[in-house]
Order: sequence, then C-alpha cells, then structure tokens
Amino acid sequence: MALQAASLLPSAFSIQKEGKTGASVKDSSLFGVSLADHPKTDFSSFALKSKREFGPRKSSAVVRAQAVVTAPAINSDTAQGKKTLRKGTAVITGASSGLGLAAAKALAETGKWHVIMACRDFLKAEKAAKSAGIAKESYTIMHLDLASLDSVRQFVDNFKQSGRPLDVLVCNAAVYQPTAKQPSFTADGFELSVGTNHLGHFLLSRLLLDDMNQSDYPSKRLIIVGSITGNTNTLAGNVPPKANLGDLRGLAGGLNELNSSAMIDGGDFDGAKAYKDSKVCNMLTMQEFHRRYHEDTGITFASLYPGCIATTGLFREHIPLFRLLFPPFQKYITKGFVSEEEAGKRLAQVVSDPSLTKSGVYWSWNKASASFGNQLSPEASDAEKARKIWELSEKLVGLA
Ligand code: LMG
Ligand code: NDP
Ligand code: PMR
Repeated sequence: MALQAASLLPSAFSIQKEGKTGASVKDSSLFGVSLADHPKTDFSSFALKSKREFGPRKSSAVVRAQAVVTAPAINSDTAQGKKTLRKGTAVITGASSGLGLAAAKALAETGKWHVIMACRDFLKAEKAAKSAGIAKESYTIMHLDLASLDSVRQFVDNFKQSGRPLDVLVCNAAVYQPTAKQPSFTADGFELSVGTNHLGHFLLSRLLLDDMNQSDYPSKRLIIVGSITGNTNTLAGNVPPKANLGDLRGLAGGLNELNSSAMIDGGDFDGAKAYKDSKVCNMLTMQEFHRRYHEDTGITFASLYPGCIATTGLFREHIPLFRLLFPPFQKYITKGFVSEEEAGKRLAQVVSDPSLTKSGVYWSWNKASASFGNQLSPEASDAEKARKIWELSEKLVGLA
C-alpha cells in the first residue's frame, strides 16, 4: 500500500508515540548524509525560508528526502547536547474567519508553528491574517474551495509542490444554511453543507494522509471539528431539527435530488439539519480514520466541540434577530458561550498540546476550561455507520 511504502523513508527519523521506537536522529543517516552533522542546525529559521527555497517535487520520495535533510523534526545540537524541534506545519481549512483564524493566530504566536491557511477567498484571508496581527513569516495562504473536488485536488498538488512537510491537518471550514428553503449544490452536485463540510474534507484528508505519514514530526495529527449540535445525547443536540443520518439512502444516491434526495437520510431538505448531519459525518470520519490508520501510522485522529462561538461568521445566513439574540442567550442562559479567542486556544491545544495525543477522542472543555474526552451520541459513535459513510463517500469523491 502507498502509505506503507511511503513510510519507509522518514520512519528512520521519526520518534513515534505509544511504544514504537524509531532510530534516534543522532544515529540516522540518509543516503550517507548524517543529519546530526548537517551544518544547518538552526531549524527555527525553517519556516522563515521563502517559498522559492522549497523546490517543486519530482517524486515524493526524493523531495521528502530533501525536506528531511533540510530540517529534521528533531535536531541534536551536539555542542550543547540540547534537542530542538523545527517549526511544525499545520494546514487549517477555513482560516479566514472565526475559529480557524483564531487558532491560526494562537499557533503562530507560540513561534513553533507555520500555518497554511487553506481558504476559498485569498484576499479575505490576507486581510484577516493582517488584522489579526499574525506575523508575516508565520503563515502562507493557499487557495482551497472545499465545494469543488477539483479545487481540493489542486490544493493538494500545490501543497506537495511547496515541498513543506505536513505535520497537522485541521478540517475546520464549514457552511451553515439555516434559512435556505431549497438546497444549493457544490461544483460536483452534492448538497452544499454535506458536500463542503464532509465530502470536501474527506477527499482532502485522504489525499494528504500519505504526506502526513511521511512527516518526521514527533506528533502528527488530523483534526476534524465536530459539534455538540450533532450529538443527540445533549440538550443542544435535541433542538429541532435533530441530526439523523437514517439508512444513508440520500448519500448513496449522491445527495443531488436527481437520484434521491439532497439529505443524507433521504428526507426533505432542511439546511439546519444538513449542517448537523455533516457534523455527525465529521465525527464519524475521525473515528473511522482512527480505526483504519492509527495503529499503523501513529497519527493522532481527533475531533472537538470548542464551545458555542456565537459571534462567528457561521451564523451569517441566519435571520438578524437570531444573530442579535443568540450571543446573549448563550452567554447568560445556556452559559455555553466562548469567545473566538478562547475557542482558538482550545483548537490550538488539540493541534499541539503534548497531553492531547490520544487518538480517537472527541475533546470538549468544562466550565473551568479544562479539556476532557467527551461521550458522543449513539449515532455519532456508530462504527457500522462510520464504515458505510466512509465507503459511500469514497465512491462519491472518486476514490473508489
Ligand atoms: C429551527 O428552529 C428552524 O425550524 C430551522 O429551520 C432552522 O432555522 C433551525 O437551528 C436552526 O432552527 C429552531 C427553534 C427550535 O428555535 C427557535 O426558533 C428559537 C430560537 C431561539 C434562539 C435563541 C434566542 C433566544 C432568545 C432568548 C432571549 C435571550 C436574551 C438573553 C438576554 C439575557 C439577559 C440577561 O425551537 C425549539 O426547540 C422549541 C423551543 C422554543 C423555545 C423558545 C424560547 C427560547 C427561550 C430560551 C429558553 C431557554 C431555556 C432555558 C431556561 C433557563 C431559564 C433561566
Ligand atoms: P466561520 O463562518 O467564521 O468560519 C468558517 C470558515 O469556513 C470560513 O473561513 C469560511 O470561508 C470557510 N469556508 C466555508 N466554505 C468554504 C469552502 N467551500 N471552501 C473553503 N473554505 C470554506 O465559522 P466558525 O469559525 O464558527 O466555524 C468553524 C468550525 O467550527 C466549523 O467546522 C463549525 O462547524 C465549527 N463549530 C462552530 C461553532 C460555533 O458556535 N460557531 C460550534 C461548534 C463547531 P469564508 O471566510 O471565505 O467565508
Ligand atoms: Mg443551541 C444547553 C445548551 C446549549 C448549547 C451548548 C447550545 C449550543 N445550544 C444550547 C441550547 C439551546 N439552543 C436551546 C435551549 C435552544 C432553543 C431555544 C437553542 C436554539 C438554537 C438554535 C436555533 N441553538 C442553535 C440554534 C442554531 O441555529 C445553532 C445551530 O444549531 O447551528 C447548527 C445553535 C447552536 N446551539 C449551540 C451551538 C454550538 C450552536 C451552533 C453551532 C454548531 O453546532 O456548530
């Protein structure tokens, strides 16, 4: 399998989690080049290099070897006996506003991360990064429209061309159409919310998994943002319309209203339900990734509910009265409100906190803002449904 073959090269350098040991960097050599002796020992400057310095890849194996030689994840400074970690590279989809932007800022501020802001609107993303005060050398904007499978593939090609390693992928972008009376569709003809939030991210993560597997970063993670409103074991998840994927007949039919229905369960279109259904798919996909790939790759797969960030652009299509009342309702009545800044810190924790390496977990935070592994609803933890969604999604995005 491609994943296994690809893992041969960097595994010589990786320090794997959970009992798997890789050779230490000190002892490693690649094509006769000893990494410990390599003159480029200041890896803090890795992310400061301009894009031009990352040559286009001729073949992934060759270029990966170059990237590893340029900047192994862990460098032993023999003079000092100290070990330093190069900057991690995190791709965040939908980093032009809300949670994604706040997480990009939080990660950039640590000085330990270079963030690839994968956004559909380049200018908006540039303005957002500037006004958030994210340091120029800490981010790169790359175009990605999740509502087009061609664009997803193009993004993956562009990313590979950049020669950067992929250490963490955050599937964060989403659309929510609570007031839509009729469905709208992606470029490939899928209902927009599930097409963007689930299918676009599904293809993206599948195509980038190999790259993540090749990274020599000590803690590689694939994070898919979930939500409480897709979990019917909570009060918020019981506000109608409730998430329900049914027997997946709409998904099997392509979500296009031609063969069946635009809704996963085959029912009448409801924009709020389609969003919640998409979040269930996100949470199930994370678990299916965990089951299929965690043991072999050591990658951490996680989801999260960051809290109710009632002020973000997610509610842009809701009626003005809702947008006015929703933040105070969450702040003073449910007390589920969190600021964009706080939510960004939570997502940044899931990206880089050394204590959050457990795979297969749906993270939430308590009132004291401490993280805990939360319980998913029966449907959002149904392994059989997860497998079926995986297989149907593979067909829809052209992977099977
Ligand atoms: C669906 O309706 C639509 O059908 C669907 O098309 C789609 O749009 C979907 O999710 C989107 O919504 C959902 C419907 C569910 O909800 C509503 O229509 C109610 C909207 C309420 C939005 C929040 C605003 C609440 C305003 C309260 C004022 C807050 C001001 C705070 C000021 C604080 C000052 C200190 O409907 C239902 O589930 C039925 C329940 C309807 C209840 C409506 C009353 C809401 C009042 C809040 C009750 C909270 C309960 C806690 C009580 C605590 C008391 C201390
Ligand atoms: P925002 O609307 O602020 O951010 C969503 C981001 O997704 C935007 O950057 C948007 O781009 C981007 N996006 C939308 N469609 C596409 C597309 N086709 N291709 C690429 N990017 C796209 O909402 P939030 O920050 O609130 O949402 C972020 C995540 O958090 C979502 O997964 C949401 O489900 C989740 N979440 C949010 C909660 C909340 O209370 N707000 C609660 C629980 C989970 P653009 O800027 O161009 O519009
Ligand atoms: Mg909800 C009890 C707590 C609670 C929490 C944590 C949320 C989160 N909500 C709660 C309760 C309620 N909400 C109650 C009691 C109501 C009825 C008045 C209510 C209503 C409501 C609406 C209409 N809530 C909403 C909406 C939306 O349109 C939002 C939505 O469903 O988006 C899909 C929403 C949300 N409530 C939340 C959160 C986190 C959301 C939005 C975002 C999301 O799930 O991604």
